[in-house]
Amino acid sequence: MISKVLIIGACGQIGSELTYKLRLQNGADNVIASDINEGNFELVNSGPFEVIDAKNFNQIKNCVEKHNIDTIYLMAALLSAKAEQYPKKAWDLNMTSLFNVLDLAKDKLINKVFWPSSIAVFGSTTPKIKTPQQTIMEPTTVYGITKQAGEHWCKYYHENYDVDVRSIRYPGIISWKTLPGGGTTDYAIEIFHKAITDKKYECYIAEDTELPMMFMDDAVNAAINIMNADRVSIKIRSSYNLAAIGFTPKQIAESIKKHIPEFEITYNPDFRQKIAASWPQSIDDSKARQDWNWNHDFDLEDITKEMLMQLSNLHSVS
Ligand code: AKB
Repeated sequence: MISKVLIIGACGQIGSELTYKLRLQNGADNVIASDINEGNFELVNSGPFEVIDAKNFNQIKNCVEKHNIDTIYLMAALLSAKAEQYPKKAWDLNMTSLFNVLDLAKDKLINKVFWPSSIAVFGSTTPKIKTPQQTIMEPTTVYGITKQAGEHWCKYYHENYDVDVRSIRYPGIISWKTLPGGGTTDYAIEIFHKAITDKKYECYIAEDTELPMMFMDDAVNAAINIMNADRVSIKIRSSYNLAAIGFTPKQIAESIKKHIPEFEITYNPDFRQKIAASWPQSIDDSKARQDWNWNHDFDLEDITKEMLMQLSNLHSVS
């Protein structure tokens, strides 16, 4: 039997592309997209869509019952930079939405949950290079605190209520279809847009700050693959380290310059620099590779080519 999936936060950066891919794979009618409002025309018109506030338990429950949902991908969250501006709002959204979904699984109304964590669970006391799966975790951001607490709750619900919840710690995600909102790593997307429209970019992260990153196609595949893996192969029920590539603003600018030689980057670090500096430079994701065969496809050169090609088309028609 094909599983019926609900994606909460489907209009967001990862949620939208996850919805498109799952609709292709499972059939549009089996993938119900939802968000706090109908933000995305293509998404709303390519399959079932429900307006749901992720903080409202009854709205999610009604949707689960109406569509016979057995799997939820919970993608709604306030990201790192935005959460620093609205700490309590971030705590409320990020935690209440998670409890709502975990409780539905505890009550056996759904079978499986996907919930993304982040490299933001790590902080300045964490080893920065090849950060291990289990290590010091003292996050310095509100977003990181919500993700770390969420990881503990996922593990708790799994161990105490047999909830099948699966999670990965995403690095910065680079994509061209939907803009990200309020992350620290958003610069790695803005830079491509500005390279095409202005041939220059002022970066809010310092030139030598290296961060782990990943292309959207890899990020979406990771979510789908961990959800398709046999239950017994998922040995970590907090969240898996996940990695693909890493670069500094200077290195991504050099990669763009190979295609747009006149491109110029300048640096004007703001409050997001402190967040970026507290995160790891690279991640040891060997457990994910071992347990459920995680592998990434896109390196920096592939990403640069794809981003410049797709965004050139997008900007030439807009
Ligand atoms: C952010 O920058 O907040 C996110 C993340 C690393 O989780 N992209």
